[in-house]
Amino acid sequence: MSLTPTRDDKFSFGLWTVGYNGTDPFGGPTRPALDVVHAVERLSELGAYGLTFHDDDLFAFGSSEAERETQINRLRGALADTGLIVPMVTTNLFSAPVFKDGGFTSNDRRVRRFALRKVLRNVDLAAELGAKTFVMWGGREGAEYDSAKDVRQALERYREAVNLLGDYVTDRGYDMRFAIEPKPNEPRGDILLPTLGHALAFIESLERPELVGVNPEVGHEQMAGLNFAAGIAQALYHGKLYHIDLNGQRGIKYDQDLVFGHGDLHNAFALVDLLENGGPGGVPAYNGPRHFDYKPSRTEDESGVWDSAAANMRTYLLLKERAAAFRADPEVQAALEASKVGELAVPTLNPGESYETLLSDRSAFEEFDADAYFGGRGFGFVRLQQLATEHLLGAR
Ligand code: GLT
Ligand code: MN
Ligand code: MN
Repeated sequence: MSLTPTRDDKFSFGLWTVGYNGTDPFGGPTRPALDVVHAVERLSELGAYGLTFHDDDLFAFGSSEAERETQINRLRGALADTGLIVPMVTTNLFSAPVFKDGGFTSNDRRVRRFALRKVLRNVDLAAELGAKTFVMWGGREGAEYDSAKDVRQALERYREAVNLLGDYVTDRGYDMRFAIEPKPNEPRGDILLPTLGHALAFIESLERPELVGVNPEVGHEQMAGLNFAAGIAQALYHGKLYHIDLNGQRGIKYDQDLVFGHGDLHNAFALVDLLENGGPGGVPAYNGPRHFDYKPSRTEDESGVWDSAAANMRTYLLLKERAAAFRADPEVQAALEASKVGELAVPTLNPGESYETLLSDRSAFEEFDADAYFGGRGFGFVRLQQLATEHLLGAR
């Protein structure tokens, strides 16, 4: 297996990721601005296949029509020169002061109408550039104070907005789906749709749920103390993994946006195994972009930016290689068998069985000796996890 990224690996990066200039709440930039053409060229050289962006990453908020066109044309030129594509586009409804109380769910109705127009304009651009996914991260959709936001009405306005977008892409004939990106907090004290589970429930309330899925981010779920790979498994189970943001996070704290794997490496291993081998018969469970949403630390210079971009892809490929070795190891297969991992795929009821036959099955209850059943035997899950750890460490 090659550790050199190729276009077939479908690695993509946000323009705001490699373009992060180091600004944080306590200090200004440590690196100069990064030009989009240069970003496309460097990402292409490193083996990425896609660039994603917010409107405001490409042309500053409030740009004139001419400035906007110039930047779009420069991007188009760079894409044509390199063969990079734009698999996903998103809209910035969080940076400009007007969005201080959110976009789709601002208490102020005129702000909500402006936000919708900004998104519709960017959906047109996304369609022109061939993007198939439109991400919606509602970082400012939330509140600091319970008294300040009527959450049920805010969800109703969110719903109104996403329903409108569904009508729009359908009427325009755009081949595009939406992906909601959950986050529990930061920048707001509490953000609406804080986890992927909340988002999945919300999506089912929409008029066109088939057009909307999730874009979970490793760090965002981990900020809520959740198991990312398990959440992704549930998103896949519901057919809702439309996009993914890969990065690293170390525990429940501010959003770190570290390089993929530079946080919970065990969970990253489980995640890559799931994405690459978790489909029926060991095929990939997810075929979309492997999108890195990380921030090159503000301690780094420009060469550190590109080293970190390459590190995301290399770590992913290393984990893919390790996961394949794990699956192929006969001892692992025996341990999986001993742990009855495969038995969970066997339905609990026999074909056509009802509660009546279950009730009449004496072996299921009357003759089942629950106290003696295991005879003291365990499942061997720890041994299995140690085998995973040894593969992860390259010890097997
Ligand atoms: C912002 C956020 C990311 C989102 C981006 C998409 S914007 O950088 O921190 O997690 O994916 O809007
Ligand atoms: Mn993040
Ligand atoms: Mn993200």
